[in-house]
Amino acid sequence: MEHAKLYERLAERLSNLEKFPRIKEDKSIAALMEEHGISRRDFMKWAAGVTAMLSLPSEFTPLMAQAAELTDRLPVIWLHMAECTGCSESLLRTDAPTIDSLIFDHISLEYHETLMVACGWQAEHNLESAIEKYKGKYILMVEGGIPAGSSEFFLTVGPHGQTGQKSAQKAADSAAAIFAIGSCSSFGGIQAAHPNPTNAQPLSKVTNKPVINVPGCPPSEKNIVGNVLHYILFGTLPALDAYNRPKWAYGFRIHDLCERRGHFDAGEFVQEFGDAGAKKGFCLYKVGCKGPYTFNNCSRERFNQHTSWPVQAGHGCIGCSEPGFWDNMGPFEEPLGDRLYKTVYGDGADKTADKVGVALLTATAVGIAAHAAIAAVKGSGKTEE
Ligand code: FSX
Ligand code: SF4
Ligand code: F3S
Repeated sequence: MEHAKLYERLAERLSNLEKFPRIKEDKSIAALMEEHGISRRDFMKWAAGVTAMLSLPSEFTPLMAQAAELTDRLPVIWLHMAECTGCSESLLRTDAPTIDSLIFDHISLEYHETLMVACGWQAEHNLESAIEKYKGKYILMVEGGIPAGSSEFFLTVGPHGQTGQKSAQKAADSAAAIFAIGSCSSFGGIQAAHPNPTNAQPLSKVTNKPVINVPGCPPSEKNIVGNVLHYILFGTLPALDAYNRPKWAYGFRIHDLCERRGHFDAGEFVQEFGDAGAKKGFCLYKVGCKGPYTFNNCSRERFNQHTSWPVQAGHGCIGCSEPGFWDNMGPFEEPLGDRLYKTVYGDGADKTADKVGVALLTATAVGIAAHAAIAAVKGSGKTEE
């Protein structure tokens, strides 16, 4: 779809959404921003950033700002399964509230065990009535792996001892869209690592409905909020990769846009943590960086309002947004060597990256390989247009 038509379609969708009553009797996003000393200008800069992140042209920025303003029209139910709550923390635990966390405040969050005041019977009642009241209209976000089958009783929640599996299934049945937040919910996570004693499963294994995976342990606040805004704008599923991850966020390797990439190409590696190369910011491949096998936007978007990300902080990527990374990517501080790791592109791509890292082929050859990888992403990328 050409841009003008797409713009029209999205503008129409937003103006229809605007007619719905605000679910939450709360402050407008403008008032919330003002309260936290965030200017309209900062807000528009942020909206421009999210527009670019979702691969939309910059003219769509006002639509993005409007979508953020309309997040209070959207009921969200957030369930916790087996996990560490790092996904919620990623979004909320910053020293000063970020625009992303304010947007999350603004969303009509009908149920979130960590954030709500209710407990016990009251909490259970709130969940049931939210599912009933917003049937077919709410977004379901689930954090955590789900002990399933005959092991489902390893996770029970609330005074009736409902299992996580039942509660996720029930909430999924009436949801308008379903997001698995974090690698646990997307792929099973740490609970599902060998020998997976509780038979923890990804959300997609316990429901037949389509699940959009937003992996990362934890995923960045950008990827969580970006998905909500994408849904408000489009009302459809984003283009997904083979692991059901939105391509706008997980379409590139960490390695493709890493700030240490020049050092990789030049054969300049940290040999051990704390050495002279580490002080110069050399590439972390030889101390275990799994950036060449990992698809996520950390090297482009970073965490905490672009402040930093693992590789910038001095440790290699551990591959936290890839399926089964606890079992497949370790040891985290050693290269994979000649072992093959299967990514969305199959085994070959990784074998090449690994050989390049070890044998130090010429910078030109690496450059060409990187170009080919990027071209492959672009070439195969289906968009909504
Ligand atoms: Fe933790 Fe979320 Fe990791 Fe899992 O994040 S940060 S263990 S992905 O489910 O809480
Ligand atoms: Fe960056 Fe890691 Fe790739 Fe080195 S191996 S360039 S540190 S992503
Ligand atoms: Fe995870 Fe690697 Fe990003 S470890 S947070 S995918 S840099």
